[in-house]
Amino acid sequence: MARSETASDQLVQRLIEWGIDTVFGLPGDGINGVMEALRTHADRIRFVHVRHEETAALAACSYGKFTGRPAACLSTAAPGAVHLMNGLYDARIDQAPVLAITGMTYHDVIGTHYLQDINHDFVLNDACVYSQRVMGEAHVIPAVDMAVRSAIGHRGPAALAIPIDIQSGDAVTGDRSIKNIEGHSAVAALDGRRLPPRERLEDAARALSGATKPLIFIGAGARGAGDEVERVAERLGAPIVKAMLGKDAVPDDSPYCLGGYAMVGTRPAQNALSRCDAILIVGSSSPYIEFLPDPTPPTRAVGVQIDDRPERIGLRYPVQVGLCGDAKLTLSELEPLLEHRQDRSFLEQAQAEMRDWRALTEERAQPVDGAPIKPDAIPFHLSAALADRAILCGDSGTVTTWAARTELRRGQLFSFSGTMCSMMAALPYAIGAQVAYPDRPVVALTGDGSLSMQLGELATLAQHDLPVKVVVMRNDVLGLIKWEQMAFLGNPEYGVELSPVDFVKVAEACGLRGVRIDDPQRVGEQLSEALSAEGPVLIEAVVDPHDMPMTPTINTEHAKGVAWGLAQGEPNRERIALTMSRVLAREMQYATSPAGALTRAKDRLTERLPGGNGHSGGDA
Ligand SMILES: Cc1ncc(C[n+]2csc(CCOP(=O)(O)OP(=O)(O)O)c2C)c(N)n1
Ligand SMILES: [Mg+2]
Repeated sequence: MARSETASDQLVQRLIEWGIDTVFGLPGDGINGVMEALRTHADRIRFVHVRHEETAALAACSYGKFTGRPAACLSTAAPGAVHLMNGLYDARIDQAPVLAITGMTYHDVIGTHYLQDINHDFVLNDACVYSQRVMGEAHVIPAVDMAVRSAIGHRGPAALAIPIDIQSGDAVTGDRSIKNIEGHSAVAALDGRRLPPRERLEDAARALSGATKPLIFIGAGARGAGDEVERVAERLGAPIVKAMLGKDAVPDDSPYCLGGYAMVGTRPAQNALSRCDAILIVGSSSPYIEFLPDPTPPTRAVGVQIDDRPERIGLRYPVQVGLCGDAKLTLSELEPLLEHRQDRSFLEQAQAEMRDWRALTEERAQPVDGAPIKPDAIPFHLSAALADRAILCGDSGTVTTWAARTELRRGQLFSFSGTMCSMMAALPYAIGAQVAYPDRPVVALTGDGSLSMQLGELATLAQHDLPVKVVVMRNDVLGLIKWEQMAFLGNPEYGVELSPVDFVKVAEACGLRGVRIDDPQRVGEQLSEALSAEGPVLIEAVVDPHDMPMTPTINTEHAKGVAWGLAQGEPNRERIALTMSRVLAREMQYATSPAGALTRAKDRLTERLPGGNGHSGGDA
């Protein structure tokens, strides 16, 4: 018997018309009507079955971040929808277009304490830019159109909750009201990119032309505008510093690039931020304002900001000129208005510091006699091992630092849960990225705390034949929290230990190849071999849990905190103290290391001596 067209058929056909080609999800009785429509349209829209709805939402968020186009995530009613929340918030906060489709109980028992009867539209409302329940079969098209337009237009998640009986309801005889005229709502190309007015661009050019030490600070909004950012950097003689969500906007090997800022940044970036006299902010609302230039007069830097959201102009720094517009278009218009600055000394000093920083990074990656693999060795070797056009997905933890220190070349991509800072994002992000780009190498760099939250998703890689490479840095601890407990609060670690998990065995049980890296001498070779293998591979890198990430922002308060934490009964105090003293001793001669205080003091002294021109590597 031929089945007549259902409301779910209409929904799925409309998604296809909007160009949505992928749905990440996990079905249940509350969404089976939509599942049937996905089954019958499987030649035009792909359903990627994952093991946890949170993964579905994070993968859709990643898909949106990497492609600029929305994917859908799907769950059953109530518990499934609640599981989506973290990924939807991630998309909301980091501005990724996503469509969430959830079930809802039968339309005429809603609010009667029925099974899985929660108010989905209300529950998801705060996480989403649009959240509605579908009230009848004829409501599907106008609601899905509005949801997709909102997701694209506001760059965020939009949610539709569809009652079970409406999903399978007849699309033709559905309950159309006289006001819902058939065909009134359209699928149309959306392009809201805008340019600031000419006089504002001239104001910006004037403000920047007076600077002697200009700096460009970029975030996610600069993605896709990297060439324009570099051209403006060339004109201004300005170094570029990146918020981590903008890591792939300009490659790390660009001659202007000083890498990241704040705790996961580089010392040269921090030095340049503290010394610059003008800052051009492009597409960033990164929250670590204490690491931006001093905002108080008279030392305040001249500020110019480009952002396509008017409410973000002046959000993090007291800028004089706000350019409300698309980064690529705005920079293209701004560049010809800028003079080519002759004095390149600010840029050249930063470049000299970057040479010291790179030498330090290499030193940190070297094996230490009798010690386990230093965590720094992983980003060092990963930078070399990552293939051209690779996509790297990061996670939350000390692993954020190691992702930040992985140097990207032109054409490689990166993202992570940047503002939500969610753990267990790297693997779902890698799933989303690999589905979006089946031909690109995709690597998830994650921690053992994160990976143990989502072991089932290793099976997802095998199930869908996704050749993702998962690098898990195993230190048997929630590393970041342990160091925060000490450095920020002066307490010994507590509640952070992880009983060891053999991830290689888990991977093998899930149908993946597993590789363990625990020999400090073989990190580079093993990593390259595993990353170039066919199919999905899990790489467990066993790293030293007592080696604290040496962030360029460590200050005396943090040092005192760690010392106090050790003295207060830190269980691993001997090992930590030994490791730290060894690290400090090895780093003394590097001006860009926190241990390089003596070198910097010597440089400053040389600068003051007659004929001295030593470049100081840092201020800390
Ligand atoms: C969902 C979630 N829970 C808790 C946190 C707080 N948190 C941030 S990093 C971290 C530890 C991560 O541990 P692991 O994955 O082992 O990485 P490591 O720090 O050891 O490199 C925790 C608990 C978070 N950001 N997200
Ligand atoms: Mg860990």
